[in-house]
Amino acid sequence: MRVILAQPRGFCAGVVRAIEIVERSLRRHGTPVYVRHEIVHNKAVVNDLKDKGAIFVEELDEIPKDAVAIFSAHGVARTVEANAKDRGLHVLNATCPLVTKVHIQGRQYATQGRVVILIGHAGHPEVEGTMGQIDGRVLLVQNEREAELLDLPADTPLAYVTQTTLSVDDTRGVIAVLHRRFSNLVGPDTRDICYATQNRQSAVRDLCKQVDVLLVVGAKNSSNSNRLREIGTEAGIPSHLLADGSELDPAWVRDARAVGITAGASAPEAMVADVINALRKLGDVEVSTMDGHEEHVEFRLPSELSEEVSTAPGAP
Ligand code: 0CJ
Ligand code: F3S
Repeated sequence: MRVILAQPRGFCAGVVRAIEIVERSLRRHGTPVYVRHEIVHNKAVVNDLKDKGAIFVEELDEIPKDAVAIFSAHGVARTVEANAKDRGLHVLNATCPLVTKVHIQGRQYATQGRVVILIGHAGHPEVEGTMGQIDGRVLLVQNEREAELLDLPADTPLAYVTQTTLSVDDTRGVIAVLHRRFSNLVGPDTRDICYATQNRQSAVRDLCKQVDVLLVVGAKNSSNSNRLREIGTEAGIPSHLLADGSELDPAWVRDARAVGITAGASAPEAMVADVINALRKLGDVEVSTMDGHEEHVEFRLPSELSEEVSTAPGAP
């Protein structure tokens, strides 16, 4: 069996930064540090940080007063920031800078007196955060049908922003409906969809031309990973989302000559290796990596953590 790995795949710069913030906070402040929500949507990442002393909670009231609290990569609403301040928490914000950019853009549109439309998926933490970062009226639109149903006069001053991990193609469709229906509409086109999401989606589209099955390494609650699986399905090949090798069903690959593997932005490369190992147990496997775009994006850490302090006694 041939196995072809997508390029790029796996960790993005925002995920690397978010994990680094938790690890450095543990070294600087000692255990425990509290993380609101999964730092990124991946159990292997979360369990590794739990082993190192991080405690994961869903709400701030589960965190003792004056403790260190880290916000996840997906961002938070302003009410969460205010609540943290009231509780005297020492906050480190691991919100991806590309999510923060959308918050700022949304606020600017609201200041111009525009009703802001957020294109995204209800219930996702990034969507809750972005809606809660913009003052004024924010309307959530999840798909073309909801864009068709928006009950607003055609000349309403409108703007849109989007979740960072959406399908580029689906988002284009939603934006086209908004432009057809509304005459005073501004927005970033699909540029709010981050570089990592766009690169992984275009790589997987190319990969699908070379394989008969697609395996996407990532968590069920990971938006960007789900979008990668959908691209495989839309390309007409059986596509499966799996966290690691233990979730591989041999029936998926039984008749496959070439299996494509990609990984969501929150999935560690070790989980890709674990899936390859699971495939090796089924027979001979020859692994290659497709030609693809190299990424060189890095984000700065919060200044408080940018200088590493060594806590090891006797360390040079
Ligand atoms: O929302 C983000 C800033 C992406 C974070 C990395 O991916 P993941 O899987 O934690 O989050 P999504 O569910 O948003 O893809
Ligand atoms: Fe940021 Fe995109 Fe990753 S928004 S956390 S670079 S998936």
